[in-house]
Amino acid sequence: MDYRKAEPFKIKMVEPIKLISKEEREQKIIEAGYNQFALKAEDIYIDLLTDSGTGAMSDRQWAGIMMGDESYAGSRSFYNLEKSVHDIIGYKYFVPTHQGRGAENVLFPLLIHNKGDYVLGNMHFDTTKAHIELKGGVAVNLVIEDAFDTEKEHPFKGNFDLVALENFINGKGADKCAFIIVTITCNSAGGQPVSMENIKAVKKIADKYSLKIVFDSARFAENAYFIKKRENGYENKSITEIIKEMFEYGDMITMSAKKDGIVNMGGLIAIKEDEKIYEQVRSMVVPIEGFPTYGGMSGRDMEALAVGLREVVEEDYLEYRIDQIEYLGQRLIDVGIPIQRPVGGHAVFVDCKKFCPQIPFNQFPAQAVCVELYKEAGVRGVEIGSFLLGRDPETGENLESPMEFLRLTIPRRVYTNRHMDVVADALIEIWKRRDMLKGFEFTYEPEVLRHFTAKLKSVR
Ligand code: P61
Repeated sequence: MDYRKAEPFKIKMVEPIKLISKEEREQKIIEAGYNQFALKAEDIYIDLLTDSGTGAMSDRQWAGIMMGDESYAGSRSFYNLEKSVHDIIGYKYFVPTHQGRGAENVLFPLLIHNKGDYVLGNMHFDTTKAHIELKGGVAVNLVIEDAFDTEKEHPFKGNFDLVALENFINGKGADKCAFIIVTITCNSAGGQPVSMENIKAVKKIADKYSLKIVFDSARFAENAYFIKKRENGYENKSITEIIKEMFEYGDMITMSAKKDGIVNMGGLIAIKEDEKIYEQVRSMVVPIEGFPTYGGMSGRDMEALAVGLREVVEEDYLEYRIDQIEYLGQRLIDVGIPIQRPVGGHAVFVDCKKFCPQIPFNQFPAQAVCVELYKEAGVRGVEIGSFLLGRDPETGENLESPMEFLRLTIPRRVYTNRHMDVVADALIEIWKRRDMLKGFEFTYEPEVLRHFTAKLKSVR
């Protein structure tokens, strides 16, 4: 018997949640214009909108909060965080930022020199793509084709298509490529990991064409755990050894610490050894984020992150974490609900193209399931599909996303598997009446990032 299957923590503080009545839920979602971003959090029973900044901190992190040093310059908390970054990531230089997009905002302009330069990624996350475009760059996705086949079991669906990567560089010219960005795990493909073998091969190509590698490392520890579990030769390595090796193949990282840092706010840039870039980052961070020893974070937040980075690499934590996602995924697989397989690191991604094929992409099938899930059990998920993708800026036509996902994103250390059962039971009920689901059309559509504020109505 493996008796270590339970959560590797006990609960010291609780936050009440309640399930409002079905009539109230139906009223609330109408008032929200069928957009889950407009719901009040207090009207939600189980909130799976995001794993970003929603994790539960440990007693050691809360103790760190009390010890935070709020000195403007040279804070003790900065040096504690610096030590954690060195010990776990292994890079020489680092600056804090207020969150992941703060790091992108400071670093990317230093790397994109000419308008129209390409940034080559496995699959860019939406804010990352937005920052590349704001700096005049063009974000290119080069993930393997298998990532789009949700039924295909592939252990590393976040991998780069290496042939496509090299062909792209040859086709456009290396001088037109600003840098390579490796997103670990690959959020947009379903929280899918990138293998060490693939990272090594990307590094070889990068060296051949003198391109720098940046890791978008929000979920770096989850990626390392998958390498340990799924890749030959890594089963006896520690998570920290695997993390160090991954980052050894890169030059810089941006990190949203709101995910694997297990803090509610925070981010960072780390640089392996390039002193020149570090000097530039240090001077740019001052006007944009703050003085380089706090960069947008309070002392107490840096202290909590210093502890969070050490906790997230603990193997029993990671085992519990990934087990929970697998538990939810397996309950859905058992009844035939189509999800991205194998399950990823931070969420279960339901394939709504297959869930309700009667709804065309421009009536947002994943949004339809998302709304239904709230009505059914007060569970909030998020659409990652054509609703989020928006319109072609040239033609004004709705763009069709390659995948129509409902993302059920699991916050860290927040919910138990009983909560996962509620989510699964509710989705199974909807699955039984899936033929009845109808799509949505706009009653209000803003020009940019429409999914946050749009209002919808059901297509009759
Ligand atoms: C998320 F509805 N992710 O997955 P910041 N890189 C990567 C991310 O996943 C990421 C960032 C950089 C979020 C938050 C989110 O439309 C939305 O600390 C791989 O959030 O600035 C964030 O890190 C940016 C939710 C972002 C959204 C944009 O839920």
